Amino acid sequence: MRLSSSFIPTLKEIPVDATSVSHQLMLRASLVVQTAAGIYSWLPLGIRILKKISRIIEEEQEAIGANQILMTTLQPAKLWQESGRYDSYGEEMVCFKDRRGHELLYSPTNEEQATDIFRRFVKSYRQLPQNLFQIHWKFRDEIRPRFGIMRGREFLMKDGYSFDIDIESAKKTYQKVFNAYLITFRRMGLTPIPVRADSGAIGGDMSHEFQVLAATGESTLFYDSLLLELTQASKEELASAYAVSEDKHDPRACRVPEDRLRQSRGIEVGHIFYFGTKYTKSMEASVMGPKGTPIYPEMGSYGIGVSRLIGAIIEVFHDEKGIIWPESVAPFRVGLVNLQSEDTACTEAAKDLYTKLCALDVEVLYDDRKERMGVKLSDMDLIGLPWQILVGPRKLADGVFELKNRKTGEIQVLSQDGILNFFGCS
Ligand code: P5A
Repeated sequence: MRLSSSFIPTLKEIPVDATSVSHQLMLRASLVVQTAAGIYSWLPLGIRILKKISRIIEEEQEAIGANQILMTTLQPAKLWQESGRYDSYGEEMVCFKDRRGHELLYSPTNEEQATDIFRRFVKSYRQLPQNLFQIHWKFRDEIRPRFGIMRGREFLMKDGYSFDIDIESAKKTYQKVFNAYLITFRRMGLTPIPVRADSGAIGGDMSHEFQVLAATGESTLFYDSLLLELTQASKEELASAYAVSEDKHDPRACRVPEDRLRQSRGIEVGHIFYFGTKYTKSMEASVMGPKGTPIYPEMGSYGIGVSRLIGAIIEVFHDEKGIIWPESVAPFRVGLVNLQSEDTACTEAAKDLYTKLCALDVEVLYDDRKERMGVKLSDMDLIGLPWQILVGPRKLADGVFELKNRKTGEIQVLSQDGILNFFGCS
């Protein structure tokens, strides 16, 4: 994509009302723009990152056999009246009436709706297990929206809902999702710490949060340093690991040997719940069991804060110049900067390289603007693409380009073939 014709309106100044680093950088790099308190519109760079994150989540959900659906953002209140949550959920839920006087609500979560879809189609235990997920917008009228999209009122969530024949099978599903979450977050460059948690408004008696360690996190965590090893485990190791050990994951119980106890701040990027038959019973979602009598499937629900993840990733990966995206979620893999747009040789060489990189399917953001070199370089650092190719007259006279690693600052000097080889093969 050419920067001159794209909508990436970066800001030089730090917005005054942005208090966290990720909030400041998201506004400055023009990922989002605030529409109202806790409500943000997404701009082109932001959308590209949301898509990258969503794709990783989709791949890991598909890998464990979950099926993607897309529910509505508006739900009839009567579904929540059936489950009994309509009155208990509280003021975070926004409700209103349509012109016919029917009560609707904007989804803060979708356990009821998923249970309703399930009960319409699944009639026999032979159709179990089922695991449905979506990636969709939620609205929660948070009392104190803050840190930009990290605690927003409107936010993007991956929410999954599983239905199993019995407790044993439901716990296996829970474990599968648990493992998939570790892999999902790791693919984004993060080190997730699973922590035993309260189930709150969702309900149930088993629940884990996935926390990303970051100095600016909202939660204080005590954790077993062994957990960091667990998060490094391979897919195969995870598949053969332990049931979820409740003691080991309960830092608040402090049953961890002192030399392994660590304290940090954390950002909750995921939260999973097992709550048995809470919704299937209250919403009469029974299926015919193996003995010919109806049974109520055992349920779990599984959330990932998709939009919050962008803030969490930035909190972990940034420096004083801007964002440093891990390759897997970067909006583009490389930024191509023409340092001298007045110089015909530079412009020709940059254009040629751009065309060739695009032909190799490399995602390139080409800064072809007629801007000062300093502005281009600081914008590129702010946006934080993993690689920068700098096209300048002096190096070009020797037939080479500079390839800069945004994270390390390391510069390699390469010919056009060297660059193409680097991106085509690595
Ligand atoms: C699980 C899926 C649920 O809602 N029902 C469906 C369950 N869980 S949760 O913990 O309440 O939310 C899941 C994840 O969503 C993110 N999140 C938020 N992100 C941004 N702004 C918010 N206000 C917000 N609230 C929740 C978190 O990452 C959370 O783990």
